[in-house]
Amino acid sequence: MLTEFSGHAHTADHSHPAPQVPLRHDWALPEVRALYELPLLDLVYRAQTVHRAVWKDNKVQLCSLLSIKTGGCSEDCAYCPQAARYKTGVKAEKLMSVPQVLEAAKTARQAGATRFCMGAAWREIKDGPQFDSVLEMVRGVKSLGMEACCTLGMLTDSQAHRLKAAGLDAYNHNLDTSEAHYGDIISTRGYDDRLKTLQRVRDAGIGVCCGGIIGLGESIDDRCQMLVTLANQAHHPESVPVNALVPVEGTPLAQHARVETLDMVRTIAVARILMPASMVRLSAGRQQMNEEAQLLCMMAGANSVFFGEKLLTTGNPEFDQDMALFEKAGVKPLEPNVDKPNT
Ligand code: SAM
Ligand code: DTB
Ligand code: SF4
Repeated sequence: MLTEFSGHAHTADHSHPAPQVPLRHDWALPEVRALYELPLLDLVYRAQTVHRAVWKDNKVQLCSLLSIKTGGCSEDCAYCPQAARYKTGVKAEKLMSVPQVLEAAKTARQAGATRFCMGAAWREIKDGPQFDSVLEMVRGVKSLGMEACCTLGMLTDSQAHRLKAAGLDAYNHNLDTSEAHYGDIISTRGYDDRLKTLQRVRDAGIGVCCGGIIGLGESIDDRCQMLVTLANQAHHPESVPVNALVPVEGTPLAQHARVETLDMVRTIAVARILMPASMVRLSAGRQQMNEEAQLLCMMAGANSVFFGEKLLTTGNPEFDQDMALFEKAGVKPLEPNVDKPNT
């Protein structure tokens, strides 16, 4: 059973009584930094203990990702191959049509995806025909029996409510890094803009998917502070994607060194300890990891991945490779509405 720190129990699973795991919202940076710096196997042990108290089985959510509107973005996010101002080889495309998107969603469903995430290279979504098409895409994905997720940039209150009415389950909008480091990475919008959109998503009753990227030149304190900001929200995000920077030629961060796998493991483990009931997603950067590294991330509490050969514009492990890994390791796909956290 999970409890808010006040001691209020959400619900109980009487068939599988589990130890109490408090959901805290008062994390302080020094204690989180101390967790991050534990001997690695102690940290993984702590994270796995929290994980198994909340998530009974060894299951991983399979999310499919589609770039429904690629490139040509007005923002200057230093990591992003889709920013129009960087010469990255990503061409600006129009919004895909509703039938094209639903065809891709069907294929993903047949391959075993239970969540379909649609990403658009926009600063914000404009009202009008494009927004109406996205609403139709959300309704279509829901009618295929999948969870629907979008990431479209900043939203207004009214847009968030219309997306909710169309059936949207989750909205991805990342903090990416700490507030202190944010200005070194993005200048065309502020941290506060991100927080405001996240609040609008929350207020509309849509699940929040919010995480970040490691390998942006941030300090360990920046990494820990980002996790503290996420965990100290009034509600933990339902999903927390942890991305390793995919350095792309033409972006200002192209020459950044590849993130050490063990830094990914530590970040995931701390995210799991701070946000026990959230899905922690091992996101970008999986193609650069061997099987053992990915399994170590799962030991550290990752219970969600993007699968399919492409993320938005960069590569991801081949479908067959992922299936072989899951088979060898005995990892099972997590079913929406069945495999809920023990809350
Ligand atoms: N334009 C919208 C926005 O920025 O919110 C949605 C799409 S944007 C590409 C979604 C997320 O992808 C970003 O917030 C960032 O965390 C992640 N991302 C983009 N480029 C990346 C890269 N090169 N490596 C790792 N993550 C990346
Ligand atoms: C997230 O946190 N990671 C995904 C998803 N949310 C939209 C995107 C990763 C993008 C990696 C770079 C690319 O493929 O363009
Ligand atoms: Fe645009 Fe999103 Fe890329 Fe930033 S991360 S440049 S907002 S697509």
